[in-house]
Amino acid sequence: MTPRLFPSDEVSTALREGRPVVALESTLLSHGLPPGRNLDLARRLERTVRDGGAVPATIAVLDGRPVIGLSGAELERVCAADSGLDKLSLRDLGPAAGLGRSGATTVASTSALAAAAGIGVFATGGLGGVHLGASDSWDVSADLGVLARVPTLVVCSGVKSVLDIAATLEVLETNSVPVLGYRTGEFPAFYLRSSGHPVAHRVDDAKQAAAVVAAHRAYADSGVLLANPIPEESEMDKGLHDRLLAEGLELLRDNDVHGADVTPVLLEHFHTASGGVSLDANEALVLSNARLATEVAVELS
Ligand code: PSU
Ligand code: MN
Repeated sequence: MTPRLFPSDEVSTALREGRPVVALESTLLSHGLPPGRNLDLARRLERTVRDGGAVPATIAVLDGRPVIGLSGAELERVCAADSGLDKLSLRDLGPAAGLGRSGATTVASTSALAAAAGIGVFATGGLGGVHLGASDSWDVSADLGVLARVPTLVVCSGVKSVLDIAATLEVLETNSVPVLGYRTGEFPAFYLRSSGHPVAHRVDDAKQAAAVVAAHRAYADSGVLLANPIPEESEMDKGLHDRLLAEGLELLRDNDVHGADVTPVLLEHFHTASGGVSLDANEALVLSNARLATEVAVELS
C-alpha cells in the first residue's frame, strides 16, 4: 500500500527532476523552541537549504495529512503559540492520519515520511536516544528503532547529555546504523562539542559523507547518522551546562515527568534557566546541520 503523502508542488517537482531535497522536522519548532523564535528559525533553516542549492521540505501532519514541504502559511500554523499540535513519533502517524489530527513530527516520523516520499537527507538538532535509567523505565526513543529500518541520512549534533550517551551509541551499533563524526573522532553532546565517547568513523567533508551514504545503501537498509558538533563559537559553557542538566533532571523527578514530555520539559528548563543562552546554541547547531545536510544532498544528487 502506498502511504498517503502530501508533497508540495515544489518538492515533487524537485524529486521528479532528481534535484537535491533536504527534509526538516517540526517537533524542534513546536515543542523545542518558544513561539516567537521558532518561526524565524524555521524560515532561516529553509533559506539556508535554498542558499546551498537544495529544496527544503519541512514536514508535519496537518488535519490528518502528512505534508512534505510546508507552505509559508503552514509553517506559521506549526509555529503559532496556540497551534495545539501533538508531538508525533512514528507510532502516532497512523492514529493522526486516521483520526484527522495535527501534529509535529519527530526524528522518527520525519525520517520515515521523508524516506517514503523519496527524500534521503534530513537535518535536525538532536536525536532522541536511550534515557538515563532506561534499564528500569524502558524509555528508549523510537528515533533509534526507525534509524535501524529507514535508509535516511540524519544530520544532527549528537544527543543531549540528559540521555545515556554510551547506551545510545550501543543501540545504534546493534541496529547497524553507522555513526560518522564530522571533522571529529568524538560523538557530540548537542550543547557541547564532545561527549567524550569515540565514534567509529570520521569524515572531513560532504563528499566523503556522501560516499559513505551511497556505499552503505548497497549493504544495509538502515539509516546513517552524521554527527556534526555545535559550532565552536556557540558551544555552551561546560559549568553552566552541567548545572542546568542537574537541575533539569531534578525537575523531572520532582514533577514525575515521563515519556514524550521528558525532552520538551528539559528543553524548556534549559531555555528559561539559561536566560536564552541555550536557545542561541540550539539555533546555531540546527542551522549548521541544515548547511551540512544540504552540501551532502547536493553531492548525492
Ligand atoms: N532533542 C532536541 N530537541 C528536540 C528533540 C530532541 O534537542 O526537539 C525532539 C526531536 O524531535 C526528537 C524527539 O526526535 O525530541 C525525541 O523524543 P522522544 O525521546 O520522546 O522520542
Ligand atoms: Mn521516550
